[in-house]
Amino acid sequence: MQDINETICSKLRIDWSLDKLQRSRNLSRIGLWVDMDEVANFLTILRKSHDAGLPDNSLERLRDGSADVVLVDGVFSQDICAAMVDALEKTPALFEVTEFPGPFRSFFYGRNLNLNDPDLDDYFNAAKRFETDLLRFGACFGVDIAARLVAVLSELDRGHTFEAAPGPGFSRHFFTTFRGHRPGGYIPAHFDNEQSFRPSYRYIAEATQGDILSFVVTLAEAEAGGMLELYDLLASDLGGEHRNDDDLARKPDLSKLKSHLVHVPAGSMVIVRSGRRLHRVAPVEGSRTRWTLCSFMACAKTGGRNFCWG
Ligand SMILES: O=C(O)CCC(=O)C(=O)O
Ligand SMILES: [Fe+2]
Repeated sequence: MQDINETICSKLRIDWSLDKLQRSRNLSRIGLWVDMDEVANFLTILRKSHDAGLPDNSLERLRDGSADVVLVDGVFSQDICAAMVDALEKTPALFEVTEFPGPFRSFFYGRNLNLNDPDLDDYFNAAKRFETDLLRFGACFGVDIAARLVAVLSELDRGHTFEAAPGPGFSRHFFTTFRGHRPGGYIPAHFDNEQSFRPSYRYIAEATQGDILSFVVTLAEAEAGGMLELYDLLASDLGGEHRNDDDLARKPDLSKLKSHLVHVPAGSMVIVRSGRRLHRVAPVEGSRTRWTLCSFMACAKTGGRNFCWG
C-alpha cells in the first residue's frame, strides 16, 4: 500500500519547500516573555515576544482572574500557517466538515462538541480518525500540530499535561479542530461554561472541574474584522448567566458594555478564561476566510492535568 502520508502530501501539491518551513519553524521558537503586561482598558493582557521561556504561572493567573488574556506569538511560523491554510483551502476533503448554524457562515474541520448530537458514538469514532489525519497533515509541513500546542500550553501551566478529554472506555474527545469563518461569519456574544447543562458535555462535566478556558491559534486573519472581542462582563457563577444558547431575551445589552478587540496575528495563540468572560467573534469583513485552531479546556478533577476538546 502506498504510504498515506505521501499521498496526502502530494495531493496537497505543496509548493513550499520543507526546508524553508523547517528553517522558519526554528526561527519561531517560543521566546522571551518581555515585560509587556498591558492593561488594555479593563483587561490585563500577558503578551510575550521572542526568545526565552514562558512564565509557568500564566494559566494559573487566568484561572484566578489576575490576568485576562495570555497571548503567545510564534507558536507556528507565519510561513507554516500560510502553507497550511493554502492546503486546507485547496483540499477540503482532507477532513470531515461540520457546519456551524447557517447565519454564522462558519465551519469546522472536525466536529464540535457543542453542536454534536448527545449520542456521541460517532463523535468519538470521528475523533480517532481526526487525530491520525491531523498528524499526517502536520507532517506534510514538518510539524506535529497537537504536540506543539501541548508543549506551549504545558510550559504556561507548570508543566502540567494537556490531552484530549476522556470519553467512555478508551475513547477521547477531539483535542482540537480547524475552524473557518467565511466573509460575514461571526460567533455571537456568549460564555463558554456549558459543562453543567449541555448533554453532549456529560463526560467533560464528569472529568473536569472549574472554569473552561479556551485557546485560539490564528492560522489566517480576516482582511478586516473577525477578531475575538472581549467584553467587560464576567459571569458570577460557574454555570454562567448568559448561556451560549439562542435565548435572545437573556442576552446582555452589548452597547452598554466596554469591549476590547484582541489582535492575534497568524501563528500566535490567545488563551482566555472564556467560561466566565463574555466574548464573541466580530463579523469577518473582506473576502478572506478567517482560519483558526480552537479548543476548550479545563482542569482534570485528578489534578496536574488538563483536558481539552474541540
Ligand atoms: O474563535 C475565537 O476567537 C473564539 C471562538 C469561541 O468563542 C468559541 O468557539 O466559543
Ligand atoms: Fe467561546
